[in-house]
Amino acid sequence: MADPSSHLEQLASAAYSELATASDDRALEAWRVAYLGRKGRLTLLLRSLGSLTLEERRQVGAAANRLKGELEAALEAHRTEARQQQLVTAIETGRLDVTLPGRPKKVGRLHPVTQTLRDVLATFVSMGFSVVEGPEVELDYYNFEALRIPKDHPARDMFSTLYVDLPRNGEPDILLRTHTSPNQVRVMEKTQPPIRVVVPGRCYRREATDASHEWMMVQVEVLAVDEGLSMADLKGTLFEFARRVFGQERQVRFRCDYFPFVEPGAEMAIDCFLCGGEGCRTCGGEGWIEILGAGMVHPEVLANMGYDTHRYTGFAAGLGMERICMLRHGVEDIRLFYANDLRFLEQF
Ligand code: FA5
Repeated sequence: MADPSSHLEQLASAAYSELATASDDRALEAWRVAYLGRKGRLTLLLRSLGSLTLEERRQVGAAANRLKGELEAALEAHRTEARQQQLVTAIETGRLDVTLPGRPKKVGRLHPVTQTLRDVLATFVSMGFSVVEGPEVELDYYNFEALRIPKDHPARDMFSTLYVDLPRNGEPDILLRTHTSPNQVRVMEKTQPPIRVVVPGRCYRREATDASHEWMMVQVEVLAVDEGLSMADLKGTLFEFARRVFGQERQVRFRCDYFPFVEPGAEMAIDCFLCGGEGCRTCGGEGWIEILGAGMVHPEVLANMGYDTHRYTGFAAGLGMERICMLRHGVEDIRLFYANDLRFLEQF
C-alpha cells in the first residue's frame, strides 16, 4: 500500500461525496455494500492492515475504525432524511392523506354474563363471603345423593343432565353438574363453621330452551353456616343483594319453593322489565323473572357432614347469572348470550 493514511483520506472523501448523491433506499444500500459490505472498500482496507508495520497498523487501524463508525452514522442519518423526504413527497403529491381518520383498534371486552358474575361476586365479597370453586364434571353423589335426591326422587326430573360415559360400579354416576349446590357438600366436608362462601360456575341441564331457559348457564351458590342463623338472615342477605344489584325501584317477590336439600325452601323473582308484570314471552307469561332458589340447609345435610345440628344452622341460595344479566340490561331472550353474534355482544 503506497501511503496508507492518504489512501484512507481518499476513501473517506469519495465515500462522503457519493453518499451525498444517494437519495433513495436503493442507492443508499448500494453505497453501503460498496464501502461497508463484506467486500466493501473500507472492509478490504481494514483486512489489509496485516501487511503494515506495527506502528502503521496502530495509526491507520485506529483511524480506519473511527472512519467506519462515522460512515455508519452518516448512512443512518441519510436513511432517516431520505425517508422523511419520501413522506413529504407522498403528502405533497397526494399519495398519502394524513387527514384520513385512523382505523380504530378493536378492543376486547368481557362477556356480559361475566361482567354480571363479577359484580355479583363483588357484592357478596363486600358482605363477608369468600369465593371458592368446584368441579364442572361432578359425581352423582354430590349433585344428587348428598343433597337428599336419591335415584328414584322426582326432583331428578327437573335436574336431568348429560352423563359422562364412564359407568362406575355398573351405574352411570359421572355427570355435568346441574347446579352449583354440590359445592355446599364439598365445602362442608372440608370446613368447620363458621362458613360464608360463594361458588360460581357453569351448570348444564337437559332443557327445552326458550326465552328464559338455556341448556347451559352460570350459577352462583351462596352458603352460610354458623350458630344462630335463621330465615331472617337468609332473607336479609338476599334482599340486600337485590337492592345493590337492581336498585331500590325494582320489585322483589319472595315465596315458598321446594328443594329436597333445604327446609324451608324459597325462590326470589324480580318484576319483568319488559311487560312490567303483565306477562310476556320473556317472563313466560308470569310477570316475574325467577333469579334464584334458596332455603335453610336441611338439618339432615348438616348432620351428614358431622355438624352438631343443635348448635349450627345454615342458609343457601343458587343464583342464575343469565337471568340477572337479562334484568339488568333489558335482554329479551337468554339465547342471545351464547349465539356468538357480535352485533349483540358489542353493546355491553
Ligand atoms: C337450583 O338450581 C338450586 N340448586 C337452587 C338452590 C340453592 C336452592 C341452594 C336452595 C338452596 P333452580 O333449578 O331453581 O334451583 O335454579 C336456580 C336458578 O338458576 C333459577 O332461579 C334461574 O335463575 C337459574 N336457572 C335454572 N335453570 C335455568 C335454565 N335452564 N336457564 C337459565 N337459568 C336457569
